[in-house]
Amino acid sequence: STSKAWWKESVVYQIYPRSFQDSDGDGIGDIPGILSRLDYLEELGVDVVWLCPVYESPNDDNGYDISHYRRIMKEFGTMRDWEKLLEGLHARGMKLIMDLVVNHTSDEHAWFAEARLSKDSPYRDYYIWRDGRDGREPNDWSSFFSGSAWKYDEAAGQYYLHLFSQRQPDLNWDNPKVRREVYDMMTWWLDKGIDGFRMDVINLISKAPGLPDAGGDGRYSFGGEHFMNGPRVHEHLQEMNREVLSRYDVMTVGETPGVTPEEAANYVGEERGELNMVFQFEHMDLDSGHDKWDVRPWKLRDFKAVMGKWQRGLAGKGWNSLYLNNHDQPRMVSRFGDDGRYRKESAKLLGTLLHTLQGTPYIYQGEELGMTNVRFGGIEHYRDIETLNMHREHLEGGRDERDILQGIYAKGRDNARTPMQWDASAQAGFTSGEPWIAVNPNYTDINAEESRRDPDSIFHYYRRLIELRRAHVDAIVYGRFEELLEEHEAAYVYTRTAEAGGAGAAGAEHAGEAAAAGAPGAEHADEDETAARGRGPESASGNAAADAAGDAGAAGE
Ligand code: ISL
Repeated sequence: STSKAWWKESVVYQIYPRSFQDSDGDGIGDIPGILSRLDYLEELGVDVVWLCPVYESPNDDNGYDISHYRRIMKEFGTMRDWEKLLEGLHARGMKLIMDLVVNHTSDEHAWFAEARLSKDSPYRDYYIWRDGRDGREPNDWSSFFSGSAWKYDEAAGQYYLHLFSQRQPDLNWDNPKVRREVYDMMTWWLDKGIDGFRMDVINLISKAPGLPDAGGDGRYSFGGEHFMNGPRVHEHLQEMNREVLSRYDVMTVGETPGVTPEEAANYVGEERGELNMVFQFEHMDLDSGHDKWDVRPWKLRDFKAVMGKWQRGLAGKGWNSLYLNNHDQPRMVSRFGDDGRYRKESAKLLGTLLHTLQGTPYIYQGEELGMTNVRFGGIEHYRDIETLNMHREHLEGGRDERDILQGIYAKGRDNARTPMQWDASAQAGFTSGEPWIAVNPNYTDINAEESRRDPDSIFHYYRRLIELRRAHVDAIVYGRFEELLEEHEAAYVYTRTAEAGGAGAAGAEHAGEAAAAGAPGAEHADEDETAARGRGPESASGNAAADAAGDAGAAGE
């Protein structure tokens, strides 16, 4: 049976602040910019906003490299601006979840500055240091962003581990002081009234003792088996839940690359006391060969198999998240649909899927407009560190420049990071200045103003999907999932059926159904009453008013 929860009934909207709305003409989106667009979010009808990192950061990885967890990035505004954002969302009946990036910090974080100074520093053991091996790195792990996962630090006289960029040193979660710092910081934000966290690569925080080699063919290889879902990850998350999360009525979603439904059940099982849901990646891997840049055609049957596996895999055990793109992935309509002639139709089809499978849907900014991938003429137009590092490495390896660009066109993260297309004016209404990354030239056709004017637009279709979901909670949120014609190469057909008497009741009675081919707004024989309830639970949180331990330690937090 499935218990009821507000975060199961919610639709989440993801904001990548750097690219959403600039308010001061510096070409970088900011918090006052978001504030000026709250009416837009309210019109769309979303329940929750997930705000990508807005903390102080040198922006090696656009805010995923945090130098201070309790300050707002200068380019984005002030803490007062952020408070106004929280107030503005709550006043409109929306909630706010923040990005929690605690697998690593920035190399400019005060902890790291202290740690590298000496082996005796109390902060040394906040990070993962090793001596070299035969004049080389401590092991053969590759970084997600090319090259080795280790960097030799002159001041420290040792190597430190960085699974992502050289400027994102991994925290040492085996150190109880690190965990305490993280829990205090989370509590500090929760006491400000936020409604939950999206947890960046949270399944990578526990590394296997001894940090064994990956043992691949190349100089550096993916060592995932030694740090994905590592030995203590569940112990840590249960502790985090006990110490922090369980005291608040909040939602959590963990980003967990490489997780299977069986493993996911350990993170989201309702009896486990860890997380509410995870972002799985299996459908994101369907068009990849040996790595993401090795682009392969995907098949609908494989896509259906993955989605169905997750629907069935977590049914009655834990909750799914549903997403088809985000700030790290190509645009949904370019990847899984058709971004030319059938752009609108395919975006609506994919939106229907997103809103009628079982799970909490996540809309990435611009998806509701059918924004597409971009093809810039040369590498100088790209900004993403993953893309730039890969480009350099492949060029050095003798790959053809045009070849590399093809991979970037299909998979580069900047596809998702071009500015939000608000209207047909200069720079798509995103900024009065020079944007930090160029706008997609198709903004003259694809933009929010045009979409809001056209009753048949993707925007209004999404708006109606959200309404439909709210009007048929028993079927669309809690109902049983059953797939038909699983082997079919071209049709994607499934039903969603409400249990008689609502969620948790036994004895199914066919009530409502939805399929990817169905149209929102169509009448369903659903007896659900929850539509009358309006926007859902009002209270932002049922906080057990734990006192803020907002005090900073010696190294600045
Ligand atoms: O982007 C990816 C696809 O190649 C992933 O490898 C991605 O790096 C991974 O999903 C982790 O993503 C998260 O952590 C990164 C950050 O760069 C991403 O933006 C974030 O979503 C490091 O913090």
